[in-house]
Amino acid sequence: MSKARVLSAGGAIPVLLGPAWAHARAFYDFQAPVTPIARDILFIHDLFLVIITALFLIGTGTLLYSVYAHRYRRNGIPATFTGPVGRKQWFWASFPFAVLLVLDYGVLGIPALHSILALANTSGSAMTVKVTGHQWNWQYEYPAYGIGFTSTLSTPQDQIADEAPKDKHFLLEVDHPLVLPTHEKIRIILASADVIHAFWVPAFGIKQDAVPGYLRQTWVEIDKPGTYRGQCAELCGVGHAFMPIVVRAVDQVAFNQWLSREQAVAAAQRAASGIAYTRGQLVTAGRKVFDAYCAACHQPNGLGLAGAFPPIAGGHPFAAAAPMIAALRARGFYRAGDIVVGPIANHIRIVLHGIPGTPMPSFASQLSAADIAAVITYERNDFGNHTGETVEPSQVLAIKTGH
Ligand code: HEC
Ligand SMILES: [Cu+2]
Repeated sequence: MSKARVLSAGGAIPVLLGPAWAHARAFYDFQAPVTPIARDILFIHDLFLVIITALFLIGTGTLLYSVYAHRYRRNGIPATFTGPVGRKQWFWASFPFAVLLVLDYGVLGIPALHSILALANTSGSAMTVKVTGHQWNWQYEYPAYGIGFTSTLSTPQDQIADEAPKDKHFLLEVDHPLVLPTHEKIRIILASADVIHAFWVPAFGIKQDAVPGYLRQTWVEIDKPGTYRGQCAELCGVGHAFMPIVVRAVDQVAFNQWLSREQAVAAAQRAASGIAYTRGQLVTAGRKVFDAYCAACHQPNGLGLAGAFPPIAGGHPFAAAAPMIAALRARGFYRAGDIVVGPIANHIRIVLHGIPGTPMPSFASQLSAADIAAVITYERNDFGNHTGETVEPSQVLAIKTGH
């Protein structure tokens, strides 16, 4: 336990309350800090808490004492002076002001300044990770190692819909966590692809906005292996609660093993772009991509959301559902036409580049050509869209690279 924790105003309470205290702490206290920044911040917090508690007690105590000691019945003549008179009164009138100055700018100000400067000092870092916020997931890149991936929520839909019991890490579980080595200074560069998000991992003491058009930076040096969880801390749209952050901190050896595995996967993915798949393979892979990247807006059933997100369930040939589609159109939310059953090139372009000026994001940097081919094949062969067409990764690459 650190000096600061012992110092804390609550120091005597555990003795009095025992287990109830332990329970309350697990709920209300901060997560155990695992980086120098987090420890610094917690130290300042505890120091502030002790000082403001003392000030509060002295101030309130003086007030209550004065109300009691100088009450009307005891001394009914109110003082008539309006300000300090004489040296002694001036001294006592300015004393609290001087004390506050020293506390604010010295006792509290110096450690606070120290941690603000430390937070921004990314010099001497051993590696850099780029974190990009998207509506609604986080993308992680390791520029020096040529790898990168997107990390999406993996809590099952039925738990979200309240149709299954929620597990311990409800809405705090992802398919692909950020993996970082321990005992190494890591620079984190933050960017956003659309709106403002905030990268917040409490155990690291980091809560930094990811602002479109800017690169911002911070750093971590994790001293304990483990799994650390955080969330987006800036309201960024309807999926805001569904873009958690999971960081797995491992020792250097395990990190290197993970790196070579990821590099192998990345190489295989690049190679896969040239492979021809069967429609069945693409549909199966595409369903997973759709659930992870598209269902938040276009909904798991492909029907979209009134007024906001168009349905993926297309027009012809779709006799059974035609009245439903007509009803959707009448309410004005199937705007862009029958993209999903129209020319394949348009469909690919929309998924690659998004629809500017609308929430439809660009997936060119987030998904591999194989993933995009899969999700498009899936959209064209499910939700009642029986086009029977297959879109291969090479078609996506051709449009992406402009050939
Ligand atoms: C952030 C919300 C969002 C996500 C995530 C999203 N879309 Fe969209 N999508 C939209 C919106 C909004 C439109 C309609 C834009 C407009 O025309 O106003 C759209 C339109 C489309 C269209 C054109 C539909 C038509 O016929 O008009 C296709 C195709 C499409 N999205 C596919 C996808 C695929 C594939 C994914 C996942 C890889 C995806 N979208 C993820 C919001 C989203
Ligand atoms: Cu967000």
